[in-house]
Amino acid sequence: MSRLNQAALADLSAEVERPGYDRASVRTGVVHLGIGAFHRAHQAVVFDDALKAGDLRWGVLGASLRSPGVRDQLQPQDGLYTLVVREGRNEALRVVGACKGVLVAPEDPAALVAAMAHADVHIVTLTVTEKGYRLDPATGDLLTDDPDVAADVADIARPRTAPGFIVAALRARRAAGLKPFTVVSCDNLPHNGRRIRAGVLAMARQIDPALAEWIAAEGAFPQTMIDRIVPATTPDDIARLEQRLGVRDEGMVKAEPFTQWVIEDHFAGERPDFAALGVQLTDAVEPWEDAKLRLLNGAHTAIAYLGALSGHQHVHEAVAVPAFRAYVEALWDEAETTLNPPPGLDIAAYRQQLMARFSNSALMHRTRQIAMDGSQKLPQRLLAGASERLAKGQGIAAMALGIAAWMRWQSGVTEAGETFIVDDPLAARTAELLADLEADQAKVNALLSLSAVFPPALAADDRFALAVTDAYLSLSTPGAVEAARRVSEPL
Ligand code: CS2
Repeated sequence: MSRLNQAALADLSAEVERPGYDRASVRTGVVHLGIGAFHRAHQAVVFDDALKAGDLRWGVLGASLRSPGVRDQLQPQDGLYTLVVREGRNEALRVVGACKGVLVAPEDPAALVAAMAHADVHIVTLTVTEKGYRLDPATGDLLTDDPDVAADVADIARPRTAPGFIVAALRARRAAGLKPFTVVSCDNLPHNGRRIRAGVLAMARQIDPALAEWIAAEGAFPQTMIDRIVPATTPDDIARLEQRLGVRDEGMVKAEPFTQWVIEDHFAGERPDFAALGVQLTDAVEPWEDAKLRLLNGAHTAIAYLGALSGHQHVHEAVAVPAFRAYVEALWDEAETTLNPPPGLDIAAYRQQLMARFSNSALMHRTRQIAMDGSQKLPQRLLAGASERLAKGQGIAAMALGIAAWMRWQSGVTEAGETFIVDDPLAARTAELLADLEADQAKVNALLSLSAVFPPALAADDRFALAVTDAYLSLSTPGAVEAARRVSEPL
């Protein structure tokens, strides 16, 4: 079967939306670090919209910081891929043309630095996942003892990490008399702009203090809130699309219809007309970010562990279980009191919409996908809200159950006794903490000592430890579904 590529575009059926612009004339205005499915289904689509609107400055050069997988999918396809938007029985297809190519950073780090330092590049976006920032999840400090961070400091001409590439490219731009690009973090980190800025400055200071000063003065690292549910593509998705397109697309991505991008209005240089492209520009992103992290992502994380432990493979299946659905509402009742909703966000309507999004059965969003990297996600999704509620003397039964479910996940066994690999940068550490422990209480105490996840003051709060221990015990017996029912229907 032949592949989707530039030549195949003309033969696609009329129902497929495609780039209507002259791709050969598109310049590279954006470099994206971490070109996974999320970028292709979210930011790249906005840049594609800018190109469709006639502003040809916004082509995207993607970079993979680790594996060649995406490059190998997209190169034979001239950078083209299909966005498959699914809801219920509806499926809309759009071929996105914004991607100018993909570099695999470890193959030639200097080539990526040079590309980022090109005068046409105005924006560097990132989706490198929480752990890619090389920051301590609890404190936000650069992990200076991380071997890759240390290697970047020692040889910044050949970086390995996301902050390293940004520092190296900004250094090259400064030397060339160019302005910095704007760094737009698109990961679900709290204060993502502030965090990447702090990481970049911490690294730059070790290399060249004058460079750090220049970045601090001239650079821009706006905060963002990004939202679209983009489950990992499966072989079955690719086979189904091939049936519809008549050509094979190894780089396809699937997503829900909903998409949102809120960006702090702070740029170092040029940018597309974001407002005209449906992106919200604002001075205050944090209220949006907190609402999204604590309601959407908080519920995602809790339901992912509860669901996966009790054998529910997909999010829509988990929220179809009445006890889990009621539990999500109880969790939102708790989280909602910690928010300061921005003007324009109606929390009741947002919650309703979220439940409908979670129930989208066409997405097949795996609970185990969301369960990945939980140590990096817990602080902003569940722990921050829990400590704010405790500070106000409020209960945290629902949040504690989500946290306890993460703890149980670290044992690597489901309720049915099936074993699995815990996919988390701290997995070795949690396994070591749990080794040889039998009693539930001892396991909870051991995990609470993990200061990279639990801020010591929170771990030392008896009310917190008690709530998490109760929840952990109820996960042992009677198990996740019943534990969720108890939280949402207290006696
Ligand atoms: C999910 C997110 O995998 C996860 O941790 O919670 O990727 C979620 O789907 C997105 O943040 C939605 O915008």
